[in-house]
Amino acid sequence: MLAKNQIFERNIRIMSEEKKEQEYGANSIQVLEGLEAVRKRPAMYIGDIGIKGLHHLVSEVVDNSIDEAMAGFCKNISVTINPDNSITVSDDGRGIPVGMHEKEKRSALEVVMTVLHAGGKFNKNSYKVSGGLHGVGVSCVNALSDHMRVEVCRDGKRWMQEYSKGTPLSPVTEIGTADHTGTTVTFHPDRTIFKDYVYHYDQLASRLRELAYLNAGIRIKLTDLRDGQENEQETNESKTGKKEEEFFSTNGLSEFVAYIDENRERLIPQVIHINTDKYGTPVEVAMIYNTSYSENLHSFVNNINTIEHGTHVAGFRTALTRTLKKYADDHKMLEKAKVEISGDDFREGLTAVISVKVAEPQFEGQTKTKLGNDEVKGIVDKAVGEALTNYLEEHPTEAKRIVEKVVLAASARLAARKARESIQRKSPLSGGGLPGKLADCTTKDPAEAEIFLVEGDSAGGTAKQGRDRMFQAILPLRGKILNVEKALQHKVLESEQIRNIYTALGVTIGTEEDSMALNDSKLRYHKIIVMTDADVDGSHIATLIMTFFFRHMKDLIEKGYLYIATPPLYLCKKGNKQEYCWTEEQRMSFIEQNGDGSTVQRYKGLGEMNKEQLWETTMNPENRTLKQVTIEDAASADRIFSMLMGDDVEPRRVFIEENARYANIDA
Ligand code: 0RA
Repeated sequence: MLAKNQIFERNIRIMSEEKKEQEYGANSIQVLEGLEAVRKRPAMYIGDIGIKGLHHLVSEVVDNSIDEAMAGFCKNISVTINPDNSITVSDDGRGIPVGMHEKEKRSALEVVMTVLHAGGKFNKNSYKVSGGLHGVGVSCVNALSDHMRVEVCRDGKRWMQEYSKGTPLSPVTEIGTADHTGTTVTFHPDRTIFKDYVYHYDQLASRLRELAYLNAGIRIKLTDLRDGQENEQETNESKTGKKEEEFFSTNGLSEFVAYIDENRERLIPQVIHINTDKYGTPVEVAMIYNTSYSENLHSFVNNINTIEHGTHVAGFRTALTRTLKKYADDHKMLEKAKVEISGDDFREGLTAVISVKVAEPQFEGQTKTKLGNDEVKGIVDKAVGEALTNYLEEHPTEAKRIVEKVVLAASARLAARKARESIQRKSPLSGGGLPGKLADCTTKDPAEAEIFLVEGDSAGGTAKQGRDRMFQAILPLRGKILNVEKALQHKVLESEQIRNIYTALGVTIGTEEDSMALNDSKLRYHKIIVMTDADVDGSHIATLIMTFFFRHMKDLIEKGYLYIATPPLYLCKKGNKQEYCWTEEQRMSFIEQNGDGSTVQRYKGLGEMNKEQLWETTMNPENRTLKQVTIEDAASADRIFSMLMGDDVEPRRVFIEENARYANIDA
């Protein structure tokens, strides 16, 4: 509890800063208290105040409209990126109630917009996203916006209220008549809080597309009204510019899975789609088998991406294993397989999306994205088991193909185990030794230690000379590492490059039970930095390495340990003056400022820099820029990786052309 005078002082300070707000906002110390906490520690409410947090604001607002849609009252949602980087979210729901709020003695609309967590309590949808654990509510967005405006159409009238930093600028005002219902919210993120204020079209599109797949029948439109060139912060043309897309799915997850697997070869012609709520919890699952060797599973609870999975996924896996095994046994299809089939074998080449709606979800785990409700396991198990049994009986050809693939996976797993055992016996590393190529650092504290995975022996040599050996280790990688997207597991393990990465990191080579499980306590570096040439080959190698981590050590990316170094593209010189440049704009501006006689050296490879230059531009923590590889959206990443690594050249060419400067997987 704050002492009264503290609250008072705080109140006074806010008001002297914001003359305009005091006219109306002075009436509620409580409100200022709550929302000022959000402004003081924004990251506590929206995750961070970087690009991610900026985009999170849009989700917070859209989630409210999605809730209204899930309750059955809204069909259309539109999101507009305005020329000033403000966002407008509009829906055709019932409209937020505007009447007097009994307890608060002011309009319910004002309460929803200005009181923390108030929004969720109003709306009776039992599977709501907003106002729950993840949704902090529209009032947070309001607090973090230097301007917000809400318009509500209800009961034939149009109402409006405006705010600045969460404080109303006037009472809720009737501004006209309306022949429809709905809510429109426009907010402009406060630039004193968000240093990165430019919205990325693709990032918004990706989440809205996902929402459309997860909620079949809802039409979601995204419009970008900005002019590409006007954003001074712009670095990548494809992020802004006038664009419009509409996301709408008739068949929900069935279409989602087809979209994710668009660039893979199908093993069976049709997506298997399960959609039921007869066990008291809506369960939707779509799955397909492809000819690859990896499992791609994405799970959602109340539209929230449960990255750490949980009981819904456990139920799905149990049902999948049991049902397929029973079918194969009953049809005597396992006799020729001389190996014991394990759960993993049923999941090779499987792409699936699981979505459940749970009234009171319990989220656990490090990132609070693991479903903990025990009852959900049995429900999903039942729903999937029943539907899959029917499917297999009705589709014998497909069933046979799937089982044959499972048997193949089991044999390959056996071969992989043999390969691994022989590698571990032969290997000089088994005594805890490190790869001969590794130049290790002095510190043994993983939190301080960095490892650079460097393309080529020659650049590796320069990096070894240029580094700070106290905390920087270097592992040179020769040539292209194996394309893990297309290789069988035992081939992956036989690759010397890949074994070197595993042993240098101190991570044991994945066991067949759970190749993703990563023994964190043994990880020797908390920054793993991929350093490749700034050209097409270099970015291809970086992509191969990222794919390897994505497929085999995903948790490492989720924990934020994977980075990409950014060597400069140019060295500009004029007399004694010299400047490194990373972009075309920087290069142009040097030439403009320094005029005739300036020379530009294009760096094609790391090898063209000497050890001082490499240290100064790319390795020294004081000057360098590292790009952190993140999985904002695992489904998109998955699609991009399968496309970049796949056989089909055309989509890859288009992607690389569109992302010409750098195949930017982490954007
Ligand atoms: C509370 C109660 C009702 C609707 C809403 C909130 C609501 C909130 C948002 C936020 C964005 N769009 C929205 N649409 C509706 C129910 C009102 C009634 O009973 O008519």
